[in-house]
Parts: sequence; structure tokens; C-alpha cells
Amino acid sequence: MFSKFRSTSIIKRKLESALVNHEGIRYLSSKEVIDRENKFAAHNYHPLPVALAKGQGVFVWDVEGKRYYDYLSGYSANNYGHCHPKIVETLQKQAQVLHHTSRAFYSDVFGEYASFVTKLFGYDKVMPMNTGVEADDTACKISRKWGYKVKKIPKDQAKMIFAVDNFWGRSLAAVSASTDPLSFENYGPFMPGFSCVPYNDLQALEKALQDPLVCGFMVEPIQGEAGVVVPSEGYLNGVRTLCTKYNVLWSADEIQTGLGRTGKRLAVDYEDVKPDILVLGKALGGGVYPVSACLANDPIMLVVEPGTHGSTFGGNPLGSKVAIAALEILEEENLANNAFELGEIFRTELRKKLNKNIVIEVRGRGLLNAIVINKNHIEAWDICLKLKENGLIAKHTHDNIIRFAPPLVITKDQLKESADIIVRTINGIETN
Ligand code: IF1
Repeated sequence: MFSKFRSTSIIKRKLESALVNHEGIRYLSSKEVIDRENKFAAHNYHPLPVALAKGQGVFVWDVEGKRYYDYLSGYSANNYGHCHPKIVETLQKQAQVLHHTSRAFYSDVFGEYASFVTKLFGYDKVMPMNTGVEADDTACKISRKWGYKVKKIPKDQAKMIFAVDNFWGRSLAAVSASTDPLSFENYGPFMPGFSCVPYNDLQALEKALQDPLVCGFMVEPIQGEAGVVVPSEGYLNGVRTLCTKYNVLWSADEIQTGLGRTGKRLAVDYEDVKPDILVLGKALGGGVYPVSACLANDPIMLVVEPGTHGSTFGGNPLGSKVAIAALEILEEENLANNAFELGEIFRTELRKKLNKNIVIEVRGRGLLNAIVINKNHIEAWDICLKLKENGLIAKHTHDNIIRFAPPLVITKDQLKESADIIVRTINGIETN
């Protein structure tokens, strides 16, 4: 009897010591981290059961010290990987000089950023916001105001068109545009003047744009949350042509697809077209700070007069400095090209090696990819659990699609090793 208790207490002490760091501070176990978050945080997510404590480059570690490839990149906010030295150094430095002023005053850094980002993307002006949904909402507001002041649409009758299966955030305006009940159910009444046309359907779009009350069309060049849906070649060109023809502002939501993610600086660059309003977010803040933006030329941007739009933190010096660093890294490290080349390798490997009874499609551009799972065999969630066991964390979107979006700084060797983990995990699933 005594020996049984003795061994139990030894195991307990060993476990205790394993969870105490060099300063004698006791780490929580994954279970304790998960239980605490479930107790004190809103249940608006169903996270993968992994408790992260550290990140570096393409890797993250859980509280027990297990390493994982990060194949979500913080929903594509971490395009530059975890703790990129230039981002961290910029954040630390500016935080000790001037971090927030509001735009009630001018600041040396915001102007530097505004000049940098407008020149890089070729627009006259930038409207700085913080989160993606704020920037997309701003694009809708600018489109409506332009509609009234320039297109002379009668007061309060302007219409915005979106694509079916769009996703641009969680605000009441954003969910008013959504066609996904999970996003909009029980949040009505909804924003008037919002409607949708099928994605990748130029005929349907032209029909909608013929309505003279339409002021704007906002669309993702590749639909992210919908499951990495890549439109046909020529779709973006068609959008550009039709919006010009019917005098409608085209807003491209590049919050997820922009900044190198799809293998080009912007996803619209695949067809060399230029939206009237370019919307950026996520990785614009380097994964360390919420920075988003709308870019447009003066005839559009200047419809917004002083005091008619704004944001407390929009354009703050800290976010601006980090955004400059993020854009410099994108260019200096040639990350769009890295994403293009490694994306080709990734999709080729998976299409060649994955069990086609389980994975019915591999799709994407650059390092924004997804696999479509045959639900008769297994749920995407269960594959994500198995991937986690094998050292790679990813997240499903809908119950049969897994998005794979590693940081753009991933090397070819790391990509091949992580592709092997994906192939080994999925091909190891019984399909009797
Ligand atoms: C969640 C994923 C979803 C976006 C596009 C605007 C926003 C997003 C194209 C809003 C945000 C995030 C939100 C997050 C999950 C994630 C996401 F595709 F990136 F994985 F939902 F589709 N336009 N996407 O993708 O930006 O206000 O969040 O900064 O809400 O669950 P935000």
C-alpha cells in the first residue's frame, strides 16, 4: 500500500517540477490553460486543444515545450513569422519614443507611413484604420458618400454589392452582407442597401451593376473564409471593366490575400488590375499590432471631409512604424516570390501524394492553400487533431476544408518537411 502511494507522489512531484521554470515559476499545463480560458473567456471560438506559449519564425511551442509548424499564421496576420527581429525591434524602439497621439495632431511617423504605403501601392491617399472590418466598413462608407456626391445617387438610396460567401468581419454591417447563417443568424435587423451576387459570375455582376443606385462592389480576389476559392482567369479583369462601365467603385478586400500571401504583392496583381479602393489589414501590422487601411485616389478619398470619419488609434505612430517595417520586409525579403515558388511546390506535392479518397481537391495560390476533405471518411476537425499530434497546427473552415497558410518566411526545407507531415497524417487514416 505504502509503495503505491510513494510512487504516485513521486510522479506527482516529477510532473510538478517539469512545470516549474528556471526561476521556480510554475507553468500551467495545457489542460490548466484550456480550462482557465474556457472559464473566463467568451465561447465565441472552438479552438484546437493546444496551449501556445512561444513563437519564433514558422514555429510555435505549447506550454509543455512541444514544437509545431504554424499553418494558420494567426489568420494570415503573421505573414512575417513569429517575432521577426525587425518587427520586434521597430515596435520596442517606437514604443519608447511616441506611440499614440490621435490624428487631432500631426505626427512625423504617420506622414512617413502614409507617403510610403501610397507610393508602394500607387494611390494618392490612405485612410488609416485598425482592424480589417473597420477598413472594409470604411470602404463601404467612402463608396456610399462618393455615390451621393459624385454619382448623384438620391439621398439614402445607395446600394452596395458583395459576393455570395463573402467574409469581411464580424460587425453588424459585415454580417449584413454575409450569406453564412453562422455569421448573421440572430444579429438582425440588417444594413439596408446591401445585396450579393454569385462569386466568379460576371453575368450576374453586370446585371446588378446596371442598377443606377449601385455605388460600390466589394469582393475578395480569392475568397478566404469560403475555403480559398480562386476565381477563373479573367474574373478580376471583368470586375474592373464592369465597374468602370457602370460607374461603380470597385473595392478589393485584400486583408487576407494581400501583402505577398498569394504569391504576388497583391492578389489583384495576377491580372494586373487596379481597384478603386484597396483594403489592407492583418499582416500590415506585422502580426504585432492592429493596422488596416483603405487606399484610393483623390477624387474618391477626398469626398470624406474633416470630422466625417475617423478612429482613435487609426494612423498612430506605433502602428505606422510597424507597418513601414512590415512593408519593407515584404519587399526586402522578396516574400511574395517565395510564396509563389513554395506554393507551387506545396500544391504539387499534395496533389501527387495525398490519398484521393480522403482529399478530393487541393487549391490555392502562393501560400494561401486549402484541401477539401471527403466527409464520408473523416471530418476536417479530426484531421486537424491528428496534424497537431504530428507537430503541425492548422484550422478548418467549414467542416470539410482545411486552410494551410504558413508564414511567408518559410524555407523550402521547412515546407517540404511540413508537407510530409500533412501527407503522412492524412494517408495514415483508415478508409475501410
Ligand atoms: C474571425 C480567415 C475569417 C478577412 C477578410 C476582412 C476581415 C477578415 C478577407 C476582418 C478576417 C479573420 C477573422 C477571424 C477569422 C479570420 C478569417 F479567413 F482569415 F480565417 F473569418 F475568414 N476581410 N478574417 O478574412 O478583419 O476585423 O478580423 O481584422 O472573425 O473568426 P478583422
